[in-house]
Parts: sequence; structure tokens; C-alpha cells
Amino acid sequence: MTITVDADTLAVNTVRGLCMDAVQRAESGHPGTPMGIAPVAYTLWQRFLRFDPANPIWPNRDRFVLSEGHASALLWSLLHLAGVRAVDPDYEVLGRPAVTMDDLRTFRQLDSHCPGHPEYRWTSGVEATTGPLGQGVATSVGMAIAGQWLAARYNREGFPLFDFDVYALAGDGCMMEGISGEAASLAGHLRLANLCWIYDSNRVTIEGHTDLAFTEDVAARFVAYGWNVTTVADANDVDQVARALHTFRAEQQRPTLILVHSHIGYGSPVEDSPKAHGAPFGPDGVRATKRALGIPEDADFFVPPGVYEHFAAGVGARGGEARQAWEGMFAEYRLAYPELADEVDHMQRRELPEGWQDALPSFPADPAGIATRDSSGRVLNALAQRIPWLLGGSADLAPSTKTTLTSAEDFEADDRIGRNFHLGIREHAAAAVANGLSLTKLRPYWSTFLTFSDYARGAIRLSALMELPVIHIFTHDSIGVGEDGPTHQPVEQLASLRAIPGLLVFRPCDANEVVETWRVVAALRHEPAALVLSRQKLPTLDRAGLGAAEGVARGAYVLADAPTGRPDVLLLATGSEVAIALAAREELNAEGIAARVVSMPCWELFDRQPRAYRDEVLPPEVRARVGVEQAATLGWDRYVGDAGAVVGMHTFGASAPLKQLLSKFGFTPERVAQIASELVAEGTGNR
Ligand SMILES: Cc1ncc(C[n+]2csc(CCOP(=O)(O)OP(=O)(O)O)c2C)c(N)n1
Ligand SMILES: [Mg+2]
Repeated sequence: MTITVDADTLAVNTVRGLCMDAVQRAESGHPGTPMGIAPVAYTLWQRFLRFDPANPIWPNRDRFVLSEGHASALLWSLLHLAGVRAVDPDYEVLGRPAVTMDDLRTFRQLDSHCPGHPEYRWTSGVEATTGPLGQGVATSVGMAIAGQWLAARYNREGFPLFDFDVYALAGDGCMMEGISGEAASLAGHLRLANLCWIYDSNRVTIEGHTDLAFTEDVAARFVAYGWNVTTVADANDVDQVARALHTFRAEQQRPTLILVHSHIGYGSPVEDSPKAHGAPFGPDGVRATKRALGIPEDADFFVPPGVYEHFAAGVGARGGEARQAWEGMFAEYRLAYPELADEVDHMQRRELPEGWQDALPSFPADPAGIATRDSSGRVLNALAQRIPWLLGGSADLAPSTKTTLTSAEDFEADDRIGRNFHLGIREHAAAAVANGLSLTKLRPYWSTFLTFSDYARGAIRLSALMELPVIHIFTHDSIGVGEDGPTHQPVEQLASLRAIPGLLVFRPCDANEVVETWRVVAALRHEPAALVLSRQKLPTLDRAGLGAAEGVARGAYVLADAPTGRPDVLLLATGSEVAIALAAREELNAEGIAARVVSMPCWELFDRQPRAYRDEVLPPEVRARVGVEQAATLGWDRYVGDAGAVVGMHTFGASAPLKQLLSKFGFTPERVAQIASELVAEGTGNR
């Protein structure tokens, strides 16, 4: 058939057709959202985005984050039509497309590169995993910060190595979520002029019209945040969309919000209705919509002649030229600034500078000791001297979490070279910003008290799902907090962090375990870590006669063996409770009970060890076992077994000096020893 519409309309309707067909064939998904916003996403990609489909990981590319992740079919269609290439986990560009027509046809099916929501590391061209509303926009703030920092550190006269823009496409849901308010507030404060959020304001969410629950003036809110706000009255008017995007490009001082009035389910029988959500239009609905839009009704997954070429001539050609020009510039930059270029190379591959481990300190034995938050702060500072792109901040608790880099400046609106970020009291955004920094290949950490990790959980979870080496630092790790009381004393947080697949949770017992924790964590390339650290001092163990702290790398190790080497009972502990277990061991040994203390700073690493090692540390025949940890006991049964016992927390804590709390909740060597000797006396079936 002959197609009479202009190339832009044809391309937009091709996107819409693919989205409808993909959802229809999957018999699940959200078809209405892409229908409404397709012209905006298309205009951005085709006319503005500096993104090379042939190399989707080129460091200076513009970023596009689909924060309304339920509209994933839109992204899959764009990635397909633009011919984006696949990249492997070693950052090699592969020959095959990121999204094939077969992938589109198998949308939401096992192994398709078109899953239900955009998944970073699964489909190339996806800049961030999205779906939990608000996460994408918050993550984009981290990307924009990263862009500013990279420019400040690496750009030189005549070498604008980093000047990329960050775009996020968000819906009503993203705007309702608290995390987007936190992130927008920070972005406005930091005057991130390289950041553009496009608000797909279709005034519909799942339950109905936004009048049900969301009547605030979003534009006024963003003006108050310090953003540049502009409105597009009709999402279908691509020239108006382009004008708004030019306004963003011209803005030098503020982030930009483009508020676009759109129609969910555009062209379909369910236009402007919540029925455009969560279910396909049905075969008749799809046909009716195609008819209304001038798409051939009988063709499924139809890409009219010329559409691929049109994308190639737009985003493809512009992105390819920009990338090649950048590579030429980088080659010259490498000659002029070899050391800086080397840093950029290392960073892109998530490698650390040679010799970084030489920076690690070691701590002499000291019975008075040092809080693990303090030893961690010292190790972090030492590492930061060697790793220039190790940076981060705190949700207003840096003086307490000890995460300030003493030799670095603050990152501010008028000082982008700083490495200390003041993220404000915005934990959820802080973690999402860290994700955005990591997606841009910087090495970020952020910090708060362990009890407030709950506020950030949505983003912590995504760091694990995306396999990003983000470092989450949590201090004030237990009732050890003392007088601040139960609101500030974490109980269930350790168990809940350990429940996140792929997150390595470390709770070191002394300064040298902290050093070894950082040795493992710094080298991670595809896994996040949570460091759980004490506020109170912990003795720095005299390792003579004890297991070496390097055991941290195996997750758990024999710290103090039974005098005979054949233990009657195993005492398992983490963090501050290791010292209690050691004291209990002394008592038991004096009573003639052979006790072994196992330090278990990282369960996840221990679980990965070969069975032979695990059995060596926790001999299966020794069934008398006591776990000691100032936290909810969930999960400990795995190590203490059905014959063992756990000294843990079964209630919230209380406000009192630590000493009183330790005896109230039973974290004393006497009690641990008593329970252990009872288990042994019962003959708990040691085989
Ligand atoms: C944090 C979170 N809560 C709830 C959902 C479930 N959900 C998916 S889409 C949606 C409605 C989103 O509305 P909007 O952002 O306006 O998108 P539109 O309806 O315009 O497509 C909801 C509640 C989600 N994905 N994430
Ligand atoms: Mg909506």
C-alpha cells in the first residue's frame, strides 16, 4: 500500500503499532501509555539524543531513562527501530541487535530481550532498571551529577570530553512518589542544567483520573524547587516538543521539567481512560486503533518501508558522527593527558588503578579499640587517595558515619570537582543517586544509620537487581546506639538486607576486618555491598593465635579455635558480638568445654564457599552451636541448625546506656557461655 503521511508521523505510528502488537501478543502489559507519549519519545530520540545505536555504551552519550517503566514496549520499539547493538557484560559491543523482531514478538516471555519492564544488563540500551515508579527520575539525578563531575575533572581546554545530557520520561505516578520530590529538590539545589525530565501528564493512573488523588500544581512545585519549567500543550505536536527540548538545551542554570499534556491510549477506543492500562486493547481494539491511525490493520508487527532508514538517518547518523568525533578527540586527549585518559579507561571497565591495595592500612592490636565506623572512615580515605573516582556522600550524617573525604572538597552547584556530596535528609533519593553515579561508572558510596536503610530500600534493591557495585554504608548498627533508644536501634534491618539477592552484607568485628572488608568491596565490579558498622568502640583483636582477618574474603572463618582443635561447641558471631563470643569461649574453656569462635562478617560470601571449607569452619558433627548477634534472629537457623540456639533480639530495643542494654537483652559472655554449656550438657546430639 502507499503511505501518504510524513516520515515522522509514519515513524511514530510504527512505534505505536509495535507497542500495541507486542502487548496484544503477550496478552499483558500497558499499551496505553506508549500510545500517548510516542511522539515525544520519538522526537527526543530522532532529533536530539546524542546516542549511537552502533555503540550504546560510548561514555559521552546522552542518557535516556524511561522512568515510567511500565511503558517498556515504547523503549523496546525504539531500541529495535533505531538498530541498537547488543553489548556483553565485559562491555564488548556485539554484532547482534539488542532487540530483534523476535524479541518484540516474545515481549514478556522467558528469555526475551523485551521483559515486562526495562532491565539494565539484560537489554543493551537500557540505561537503568525501572518499573518501581519514581526510581528512574531519581537515578537520572545521579547520572546528571556524574556528568557534571566528569566534566569538571576531565574536560580540558579544547577537550569537552564530557558534556552529555540526561533525559528521563516520567508519568503521573513518578511525580506522586516521594523519591522524585527528594531527587528534584536536590537537582534544583545543585542546578543540574544537564538534566531534563519529561512529564507525561495524561492525568490517568490505574484507579482512574488523577483528580482522585493528585491535584497539586506540579509545575509550580518544580518552579519552587528551582527548576526551569516549560509546557507542551499537545504531545502530538512534534514541533512544539522540539521547541521545548531546545529550551532545555539553552538553559544553563537549572534542570528542566517539560510538562507534556498527553492522552493515554491515544487513537484507541479507550483513549483517556484507565482502561488503557494493564490489559491489551483486544484484537478488535487493536484493529480499530490501527484504522484510526492509518496503520494497515491486517499487518502485525508492521514496519513500513523506509522507517528503519529514517531512524538510521536521524538518531543513527547524528549519534554515529558524534561518537566518532568524540573518539577522535579522545585519541588526541590521550596524547595530551595520558594519565587522565587512563583513568577514564579504567573507570569505564570498572577497574581500579594499579597498586590500589597498597593504600590499605593495618591496625595494631588495641584492647580499647576503635569503632568500625571510624576504622572504615580511615580506610575509605586511604583508598580515595588512590582511586580518584571513589566518591560519595551522606544523607546529612557524614560526621556520624565518618564518610567525609578529608582531602577532597564538597560537590556544590559552583564547585563540581568536589567528591563529598551533601545529599540532604533524603535517604531514598541518596541511594538512587548512588545508583545513577554507578551507572555512569563512577564508584559511589552513600551513608546513613542502619535503622534508616529502610527509607532507601527501594533503591538498594535496584542496585542489586542492576548488579551495580554501589557501596551502602550503614553505621549505628545495633542497640549499641544506646541512649537514642528503639527508634534509632536497628533490629530487623540486617535480616532484611541479607534477604536481598546479590547484596553482600558485611558486619566486621574489628578494625582489621574492616580493612579486609574494604579490600573485597573495592574490587567488586558487579555487586553492591552494605557495610554495617558500629558507633561504639570495638577492641582491635590481637591476631597472634587467632585467625587472620583475611578470612573476611571467605565470608566466615575460624577466629579462635578450641584448644584441642576438636570443638564441643561453636560460637558464631558478627560485628560487636564477636568480642562477647571470644570472652564466652574463655569461660567455657576454663570449665573444660572446648569452644570455637567463628567470625561471620559476610554470610553471602560464606555461602558461596565450597562445601569442604564450610564443613571445616562449621563441622557438621558439632551440633551444639550458639549464634550471637544484636539483631532479629531470622536466618540464623541456617548456621546454628535445629539443635542450636541464637542470642538475638526478639523485641525492639530501649533507651538506656549500652551496658544496661547488654544485660537487659542478654548480650553478655556469661549468658552466651551458659547457653553453650547447657547445649553441651544436653548432649544436643553432637555426632
Ligand atoms: C512504586 C510503584 N507503585 C505502584 C506501581 C504499580 N503501577 C504501575 S503503572 C501504575 C500507574 C502509573 O500511572 P502513571 O505514572 O500516570 O502512568 P500512566 O497511567 O499514565 O501510564 C501503577 C500504580 C509501580 N509500578 N511502582
Ligand atoms: Mg498517567
